Amino acid sequence: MSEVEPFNAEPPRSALISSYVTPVDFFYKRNHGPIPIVDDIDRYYVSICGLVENPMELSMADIRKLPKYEVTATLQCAGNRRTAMSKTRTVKGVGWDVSAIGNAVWGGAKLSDVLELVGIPNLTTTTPSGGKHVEFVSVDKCKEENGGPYKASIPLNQASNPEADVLLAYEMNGETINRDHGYPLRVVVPGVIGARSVKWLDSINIIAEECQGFFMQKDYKMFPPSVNWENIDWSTRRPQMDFPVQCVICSLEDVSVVKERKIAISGYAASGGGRGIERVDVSIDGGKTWVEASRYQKSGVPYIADDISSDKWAWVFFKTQTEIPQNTEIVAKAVDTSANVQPENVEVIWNLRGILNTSWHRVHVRVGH
Ligand code: MTE
Ligand code: MO
Repeated sequence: MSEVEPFNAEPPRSALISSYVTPVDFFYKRNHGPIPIVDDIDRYYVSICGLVENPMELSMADIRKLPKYEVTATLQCAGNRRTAMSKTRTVKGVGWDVSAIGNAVWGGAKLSDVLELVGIPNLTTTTPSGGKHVEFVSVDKCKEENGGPYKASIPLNQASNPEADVLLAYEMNGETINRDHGYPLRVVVPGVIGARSVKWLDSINIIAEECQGFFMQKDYKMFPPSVNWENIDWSTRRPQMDFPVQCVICSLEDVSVVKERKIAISGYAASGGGRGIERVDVSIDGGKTWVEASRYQKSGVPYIADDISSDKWAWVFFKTQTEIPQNTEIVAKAVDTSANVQPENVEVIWNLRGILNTSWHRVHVRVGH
């Protein structure tokens, strides 16, 4: 038998915007090792240990006893849109079009409640024994960790903040989370690149320094365009956490041929850290002039950033109807609630790992038959 490659998949972009909550079948899948099977749920425990006063082992039953929260949150791989970045200069990593992103209703216990169980109060920055980070260790084994488990960490003050909505999720879209997405339990860190949302959770360690795993220290860091594989010094950069503002046209492929001049242009926009989408601009002349698109999460309800009726951690769909020239480039860009904007060109944010391609999204469209 040949070596088993990790399973990675993304849906067509048109399918992605057919539903605000992404059906599980259309939700991208990103794995770094073989998908583990955890089938003896009665013998499944998550251990919580490290720099904590009362280490504990929690069964699924213990976790289900905690209040259940449902959080609608978008997960996006840091490598989303990597293929387009690779066209400028080759980058290392799995090729993704624009659909390494999805929005789900995650159901589970809040990590802040779980931490309270082991004696760590809400909004703790440091435990008495010096714990400052929360490390998530998985069941799966990957070659980047020399056969060890996938792992990542987040700061303790985020993990113990109930408002950060970090979940230990056992449900996805109202159903038991499936194997591909982390059965029986995964972490969901809203607003942060997907890599920190560890699947198939095995243990939680309270540690003094951030996790030293490969995916924290030797991957998923944003480097300037001048850094190459000869001069890279990984220790000069921090692990990427929040996702920057992103926006993608999903109703059109690059290149598209359409029959009528009058078309609908639609797609998704999302930002990290709980920042909402303030505006989406669309251009039908390659970026010379712009119109503002309408935004919504629930269809028919205009989206208002920071309003309690909108989903803080979730993407926003945009739409505009317009008449386009015969042969043109259509562009979309978003602005988030902190007034962050996207870079015009991919060249200025090129990085050797091909992460965080948030450059203006462009598609070429021709009217014809
Ligand atoms: N967790 C484990 N245990 N193993 C992995 O390979 N991949 C991470 C993250 N959690 C990964 C993991 C990455 S890079 C991403 S983008 C998301 O899971 C993808 O989650 P999904 O497959 O549910 O879409
Ligand atoms: Mo990822």
